[in-house]
Amino acid sequence: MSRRFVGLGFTILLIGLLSACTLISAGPEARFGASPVVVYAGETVTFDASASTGSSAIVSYTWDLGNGATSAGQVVTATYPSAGTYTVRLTVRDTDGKTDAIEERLTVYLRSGTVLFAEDFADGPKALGHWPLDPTWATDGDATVDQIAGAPGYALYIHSGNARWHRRYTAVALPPLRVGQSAVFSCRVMTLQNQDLHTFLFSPARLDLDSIAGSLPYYVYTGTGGGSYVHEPSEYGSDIPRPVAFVPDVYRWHTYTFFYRAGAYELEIDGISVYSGTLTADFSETGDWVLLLGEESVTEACKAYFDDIRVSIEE
Ligand SMILES: [Ca+2]
Ligand SMILES: [Ca+2]
Repeated sequence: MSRRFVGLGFTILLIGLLSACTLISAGPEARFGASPVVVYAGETVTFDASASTGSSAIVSYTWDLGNGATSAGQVVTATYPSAGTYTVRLTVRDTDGKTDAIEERLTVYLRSGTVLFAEDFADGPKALGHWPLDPTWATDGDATVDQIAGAPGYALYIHSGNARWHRRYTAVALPPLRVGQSAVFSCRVMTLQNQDLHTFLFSPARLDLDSIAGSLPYYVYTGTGGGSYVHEPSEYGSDIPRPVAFVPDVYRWHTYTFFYRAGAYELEIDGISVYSGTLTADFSETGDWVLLLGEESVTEACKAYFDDIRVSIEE
């Protein structure tokens, strides 16, 4: 026998041995799919493990559904009342007692049109309780909820002086956004002065009170001298002011609406797009955000009403 045939024979023997080993050690392989592909909170999702394989028959399928519940069976259903991401774990066992497990991440979305938060200050002064004060350089008395004659009814009035700032905030939990969805933050503001470099701030989605780098773009009005700006937080812990060709009219309500979606954002004022840019911050970082109203300058003053604050998920 030539050397070549000896080599071939050895190779065949090796493959044979490896195959035998594989055959002896082969257990089941867990696999499953979810339906529908896009899952919304409160709706039924079906998990189907019939794609699982094994050299021996699979006799049990057990599930950790990631929402605190467990289940058993080749095909099971579950509902997730809250949007978020869940880890679903399937374990299969065959007649030989061998097991295999697999984990898949399941993202649960909210339907477009869902309102996450709405505030019209209808509670009157008690509504201040929904908006804790950020006490840094602030005085509680610099904000009141006042009745305004006419349509808006009660509104939040922030009138902090030059030497202080005044920020009120509320926490907003954002769900994961499906491709095509935006998180929409809207607020009506009426300023009482447009000179002396007064400021108002509408900061829809900070990570926390002190996190500039973790913030999303926000709107600042600084008076006729400086105009108004969208501030884009940068990676360096500061932000880049982008001039907006808009100066609010005094004693007149304007509606400011931010649309945040994957990789991009847009600001509309009174339904007209005034700025759009790239979004470097990421909604997936955390679901917990902070919405800030007021002003944050210790050299400038504020006199502005805020009303009809709304956060929703839109297409
Ligand atoms: Ca109101
Ligand atoms: Ca101030």
